[in-house]
Amino acid sequence: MKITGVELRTIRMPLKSPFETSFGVEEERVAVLIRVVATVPEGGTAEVSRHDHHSAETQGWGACVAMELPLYSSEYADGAAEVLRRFLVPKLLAETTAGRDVTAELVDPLLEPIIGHRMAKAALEMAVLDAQLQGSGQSLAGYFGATRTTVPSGVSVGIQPSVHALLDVVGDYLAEGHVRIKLKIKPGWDIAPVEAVRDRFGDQLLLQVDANAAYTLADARVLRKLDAFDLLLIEQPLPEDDIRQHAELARLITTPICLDESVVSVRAAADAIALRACQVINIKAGRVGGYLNARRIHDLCQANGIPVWCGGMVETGLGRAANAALAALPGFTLPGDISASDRFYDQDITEPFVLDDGQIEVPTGPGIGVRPIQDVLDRFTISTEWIQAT
Ligand code: NPQ
Ligand code: MG
Repeated sequence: MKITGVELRTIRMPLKSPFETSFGVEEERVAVLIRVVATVPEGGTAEVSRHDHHSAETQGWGACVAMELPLYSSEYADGAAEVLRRFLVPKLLAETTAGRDVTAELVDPLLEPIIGHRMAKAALEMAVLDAQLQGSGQSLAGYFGATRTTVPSGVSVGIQPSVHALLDVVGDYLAEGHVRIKLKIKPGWDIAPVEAVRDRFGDQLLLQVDANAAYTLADARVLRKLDAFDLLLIEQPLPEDDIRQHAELARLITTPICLDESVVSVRAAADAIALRACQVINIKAGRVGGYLNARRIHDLCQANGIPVWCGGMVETGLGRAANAALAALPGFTLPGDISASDRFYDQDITEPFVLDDGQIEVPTGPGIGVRPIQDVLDRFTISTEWIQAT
């Protein structure tokens, strides 16, 4: 593939209702989107437009999961756009200028000299991967070797003003068909809400909690009280760089520990497993530098008997589509945070993902299998720029 140019676009979308976590209250989703335009040698089968006798144009979409503010991770939307425009996109375009082909598999090694910025790198790799698969006509799920055609939908439930309000919200999500409930917790909003949800909805409910790094090891006595409620797992109780302390905590509580923020790479996943810092891993492609690394962590966990599930970052339909393909791999044995589009958005930028008997369909079209709806996309766009190969 030869890259013609890359569009960076920032969008701002209203959430249906505020989403409160231990790190703050979100009312909008700001996101950087990437459109890669490239040419592929003739012979591709997808909807590509013929340029001349030798090559066809293809486009790929990527979405960066970094939030507006660096509250979940050090990356944030404007910072991701900056590192993309100044360092990452130019590296990609330089390959074309030098007459070299780019493939999705080459993106991570190509960007390796730039340290960190995994969410920005992941978005660029996603766009190249989508363009490549658009060119060859293969679906992302097919490329991964996915084994399911639908994935079960779990829902992440924000911190509520009261336990009463929480029970109403959880009841509504269950009525919609979500098969697993994740409660956001923080010090002071932990034991009581979990106990109330378990009491109201019963032993059979698949229930887990996510602390987003809000506790310390000194809170082990409080966290131990959660052991009484038969939770599937507790996600990221301690700070991102506290892998060893998660291993300590795992010796003090019986609820399985799942790491999210701490697993920033394949190496971090291998370390966490070896140190027995977690019994479960949440895989988010953005957090680990891309879908190909996400796939590698899936393989590593499968080889080590560690169950994984696909995390969520309040994605639009673009990221949701790619997550569904990833979550269709056989090692994803727990329901992920892939809900219907209307969990967060009244209007998604793609055709909406809907729940069917608690399941989300894995797209079967080429690449990520969905495209933005142009006028909707334009309505939410706050800036665009085009970076042309020279
Ligand atoms: C998590 N997500 O698992 C995250 C964190 C998170 C679905 O619980 C705007 C954009 C708000 C991204 C809130 C879920 C967000 C966000 C929370 C990501 O830890
Ligand atoms: Mg989490």
